[in-house]
Amino acid sequence: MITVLAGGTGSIKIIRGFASGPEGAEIRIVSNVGDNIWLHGLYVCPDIDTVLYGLAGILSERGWGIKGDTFSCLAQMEKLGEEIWFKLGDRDLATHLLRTSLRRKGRTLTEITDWMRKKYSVSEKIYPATDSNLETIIITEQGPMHIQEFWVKHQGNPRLTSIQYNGAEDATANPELIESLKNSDMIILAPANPITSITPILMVKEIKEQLKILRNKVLAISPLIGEQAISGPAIEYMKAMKLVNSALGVANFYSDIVGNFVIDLRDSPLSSKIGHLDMNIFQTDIIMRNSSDEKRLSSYIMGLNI
Ligand code: FO1
Repeated sequence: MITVLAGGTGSIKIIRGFASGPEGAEIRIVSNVGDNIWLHGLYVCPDIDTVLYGLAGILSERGWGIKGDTFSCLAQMEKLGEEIWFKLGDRDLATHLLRTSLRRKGRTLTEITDWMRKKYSVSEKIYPATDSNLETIIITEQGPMHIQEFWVKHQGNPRLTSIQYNGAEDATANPELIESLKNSDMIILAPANPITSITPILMVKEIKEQLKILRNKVLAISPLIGEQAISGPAIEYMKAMKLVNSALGVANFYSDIVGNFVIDLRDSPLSSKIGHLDMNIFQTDIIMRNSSDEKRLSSYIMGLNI
């Protein structure tokens, strides 16, 4: 069994790769919830939905929302004076409406996500990192703002000073998620933004503690090649957190929980320094341009003897 800790658009590729792997390999996903946001009275969980739609084969090329979706409802809301900086598609809205209605009936996010993935015919279990409220808040010179406001509404422009994970102190993990980590042959940290995708998951103390214990089975895929993120704004956030922007910086950041690290062939000069962090280093082409790359990288990882 493989459990993947995942964020949004960067993580779904490797998840799809594992999911298309050999018959019988069980894949489970632990999803970031720090990006979840209340909008127009609806509870939106972007990273859970990217995994859900990705595995259901209906994810838009953008990496979020549903393929071919339309935005009529949003356009109508705009006419009625609503701010519509977050593009919720008409079909995507069905997910948020039903999720919110189930939440109002007292169901936990874990229960709702499990119900939802079955409705979308997704066989892989998807666990929200926590059912508690945990929000990634970006502290900027213009004041604190939710990560979606910072990145989507303000397009990452306000000068960023630090990052907070509100609610992390009291966040607890679903016991089934912890059991899943314990029973996994490998735990994968997807090539996702370490600060805003993976850290909110690690802020759930029971998850972090378990990963420390299971360090030899934990494998991270670098989200960076050279000094560039493969996708998304990882570098901006890493700089704000004073991390070295390279695979070495990421390895250092994960060193207490990760015993195995996959870097790109172009980063091989970093391998001896990463090795000093007491990690097994593996080098391969880590870019996933299409589904055959997703399969290639996931089979490479499944074939590793860790
Ligand atoms: N990202 C954007 O850059 N602009 C959007 O308007 C936007 C809408 C959106 C709607 C539903 C959804 O599930 C995700 C959406 N995202 C949008 C992606 C999201 O902001 C981030 O990419 C993830 O939170 C990062 O993992």
